[in-house]
Amino acid sequence: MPSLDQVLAVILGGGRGSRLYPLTKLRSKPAVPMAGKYRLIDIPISNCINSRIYRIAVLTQFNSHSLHRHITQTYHFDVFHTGWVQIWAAEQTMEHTDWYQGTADAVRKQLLQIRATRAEYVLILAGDHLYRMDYDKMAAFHWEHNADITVAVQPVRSEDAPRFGILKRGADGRITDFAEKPKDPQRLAELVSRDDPARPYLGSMGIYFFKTNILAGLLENNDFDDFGGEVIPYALKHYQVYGYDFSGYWEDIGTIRSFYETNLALANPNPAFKLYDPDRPIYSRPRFLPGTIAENCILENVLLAEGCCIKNAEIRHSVIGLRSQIRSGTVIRDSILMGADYYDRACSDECESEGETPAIGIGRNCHIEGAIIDKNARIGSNVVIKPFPRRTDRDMGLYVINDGIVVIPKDAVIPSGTVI
Ligand code: ADQ
Ligand code: ADP
Repeated sequence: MPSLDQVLAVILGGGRGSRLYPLTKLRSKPAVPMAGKYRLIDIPISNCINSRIYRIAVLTQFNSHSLHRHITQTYHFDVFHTGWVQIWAAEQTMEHTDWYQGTADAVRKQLLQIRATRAEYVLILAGDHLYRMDYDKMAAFHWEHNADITVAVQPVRSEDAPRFGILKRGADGRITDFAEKPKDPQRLAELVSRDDPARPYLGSMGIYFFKTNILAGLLENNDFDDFGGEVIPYALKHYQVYGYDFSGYWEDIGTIRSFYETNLALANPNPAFKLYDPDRPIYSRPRFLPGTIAENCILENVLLAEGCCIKNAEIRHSVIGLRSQIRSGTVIRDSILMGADYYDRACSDECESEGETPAIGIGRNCHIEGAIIDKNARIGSNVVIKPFPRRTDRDMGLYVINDGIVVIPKDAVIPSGTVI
């Protein structure tokens, strides 16, 4: 059996991140904060480390400053260790003068770097999924089947099929048919492959394990831009492409709606995805924050990060991020607060004085419902934010409505008395 030392993980860090806008207005997608204290990128990196894959490259091309800060402050292996996490940003070279055109093009543009690692296998991962997966089991499956390419697969509901790569497998586990995001009812009917009426399709999770030379050959000899749309449908006609079953929790959180719902579900009692797992932790940047102070509050199903100061507030079914400050009389429901990067004023319950900018955090007597409040936002007093009907999309400048969810961008200032 080959060893996991021969595996290089390549995490697709995202293009422009337009589906998560405005959370990606000032940062690349992998740097988007989640679950109160982590970043999206912490999930695949933690899975790699917990699977004993210690060479990890993150491909990115957009607003990579905070991602850079996060990775360099978080993932340094000890001196007696050969592992690393590197950001491979799109750059102009003698061969390539444009940016990444898609997922396969992003990997093609880094083939020199990939080859330089001398890794015999490349594990390609998305940067916007919430799941805990032992990639070592997928690697063992790949080696047992002597596969050229292995695609991780999960059962998919009918209504979700047009959002995924849908495939069929033979009895030996080889993929025999694949369609990227099929919408045509006739094609969909052909792709039904499971007896389970609740989940009649098998979907690609966008996680691929490649022999490095097969990957390089496919990308060098063709002009494919995307894995799902082009590389996989072509490869299954020419190579041994297998489907590896993954049955654990897995969510794609690449849209505002799925990001919102998946984060909020973490605040449910007994959530489907457990951040607590002593054997396979989710890593993040160590911070030296004091515990949260909640003074005379009602907190019901709240995922509460450290370093917050909350006074006389009522918070239900919400995620409250690092260093959040929430002032008296405020009610928060079904919302995600990402917290703050720093404390600008001491934990105070005062309103701003006339003409003064509100402090970071949420002011007094606000009502916030169905919203995502990005980091360092300054919400004045008596602000009301309520959700809009599903499928409402509007960019209001001060805030954005995406599929009915109000998103307050990073560093935004919402004056006292604003009603949204
Ligand atoms: P999508 O998630 O729609 O479908 P895509 O938008 O290509 O595919 O994104 C895949 C990953 O690559 C994401 O993490 C994204 O951020 C990143 N990415 C996209 N463009 C990039 C670029 N130019 N540079 C770097 N990274 C980039 C894919 C598969 C489907 C499969 C679903 C499962 O194509 O077959 O079913 O994932 O979620
Ligand atoms: P987090 O605490 O969620 O990891 P950041 O990585 O954005 O957040 O910020 C962490 C620390 O870096 C904070 O102390 C913040 O003040 C500091 N910081 C934020 N932006 C910058 C910047 N542009 N340059 C240097 N340090 C920064």
